[in-house]
Amino acid sequence: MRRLLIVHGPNLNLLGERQPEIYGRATLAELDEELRQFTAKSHAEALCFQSNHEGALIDFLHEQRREACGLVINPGALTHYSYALRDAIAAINLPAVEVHLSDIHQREPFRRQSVVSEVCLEQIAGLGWDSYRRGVEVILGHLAVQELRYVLQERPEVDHAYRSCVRILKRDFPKYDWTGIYLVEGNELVLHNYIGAPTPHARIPVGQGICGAAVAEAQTIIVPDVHADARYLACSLETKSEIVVPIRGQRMYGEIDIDSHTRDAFWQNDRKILEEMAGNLARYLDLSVS
Ligand code: CA2
Repeated sequence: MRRLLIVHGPNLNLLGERQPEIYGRATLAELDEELRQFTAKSHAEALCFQSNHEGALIDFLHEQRREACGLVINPGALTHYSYALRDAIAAINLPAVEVHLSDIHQREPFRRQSVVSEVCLEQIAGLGWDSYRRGVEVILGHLAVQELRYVLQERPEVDHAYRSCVRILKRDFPKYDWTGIYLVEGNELVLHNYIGAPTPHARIPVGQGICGAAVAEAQTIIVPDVHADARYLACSLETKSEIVVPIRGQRMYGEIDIDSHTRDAFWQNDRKILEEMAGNLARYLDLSVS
């Protein structure tokens, strides 16, 4: 199983004991348990580690560098001055995300600087536990994009390429309750393959509904609340939010369409990974389809 490292630096063992107005009331053990469950839903294992010692954190990263495929790290105050930790994150060569419970940019000036952010894919701060959950999503998204790229390099049948994209996304993102690909055929979008509940919308005229609008406008559409959007073609009562990403190369090939049963399920990371996947599919199709 893919292993993600969740690493916490100095003083985070005290979570829940003091300063609840900044760091919340929950303990580190509760946070780690939540992250293990969250990660398991994406068929990955979270290995959690905390230390108050810079060297122990570095040793842990070295030990795990060949066993793990990503790192979510809250370096605590080491964020602001530890070049040794920064070098270790760079050296292990794993995709890494820096996270903070509090918004370090709205606190004392010394907290605004991070010496590790440059060796991380992203810094996520100020969202409490969600900073960590989003960190996990960034790593999983990065790995999903890489996996599809490997599949496409093998130059599979076009059909297999579309199916792989849907399979990878549905496996790694449990919040993607319905994931499918529509292809442009004339003036219609025709459902190619999907994973989720059966849909009555196997053919959608270009321009109609959110799916049709994304292709007509050639841009990603995120709808945080489908019931507040007049364009939504209702098919499932459970669907609360939707993201549609066009697959556009030398021509418009189709789109990736995802529904979630959670309202406001999609954030910038979803847009980024789905647009990268759609872009890779489009480049592959430009070469494969005459
Ligand atoms: O906001 C964060 O997650 C921090 O990384 C937490 C670090 C702090 O030095 C960073 O500037 C921001 C420190 C964690 C201190 O944790 C405590 C937890 C409970 C009680 C006292 C301290």
